[in-house]
Amino acid sequence: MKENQPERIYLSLGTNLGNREINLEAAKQELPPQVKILECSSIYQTEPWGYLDQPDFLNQVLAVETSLSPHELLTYVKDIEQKIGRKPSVRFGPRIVDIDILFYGDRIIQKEDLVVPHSRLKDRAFVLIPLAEMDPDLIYPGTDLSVSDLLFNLELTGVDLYQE
Ligand code: PH2
Ligand code: MG
Ligand code: MG
Repeated sequence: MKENQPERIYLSLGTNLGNREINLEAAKQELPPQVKILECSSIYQTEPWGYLDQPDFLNQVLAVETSLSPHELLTYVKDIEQKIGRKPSVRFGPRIVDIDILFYGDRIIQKEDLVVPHSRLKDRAFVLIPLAEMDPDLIYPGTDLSVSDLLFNLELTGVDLYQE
């Protein structure tokens, strides 16, 4: 970690139930004051990944900075998901809002309740495309691969800019 330079953290937002635009907005509004949004990607309309029989998602990636530790941040984002109305669903299934920690600087965290970088990030164009829009040269910690390198081998269909 570079001294005095706050770590750049990337969060992904996803929603495919209810008013998806309002859900994304609510997720950003509910972030606590200790989390400063530095940059937002465009919003993308994306075909469901993992579990296909569900509506299309809206996805967006945020770059943020925070004084919170990774686990403190996780607690906040889980609370925000509940507050916005997330209900239990099947794995990879429909949700009002999902907020995932993608990267926390270049830290590698492997705890039962928190894996950073996010464990399925490498397989997900709906996350890598908005990330590459902001920071194509961002290195995936622990490798020498950039976000755009990771996109190279992926199927890129089904991820489209969303016309707001
Ligand atoms: N989230 C999932 C499962 N599948 N598909 C898309 N397109 N976007 C998502 O955010 C998403 C998904 C579970 O986290
Ligand atoms: Mg997720
Ligand atoms: Mg999640």
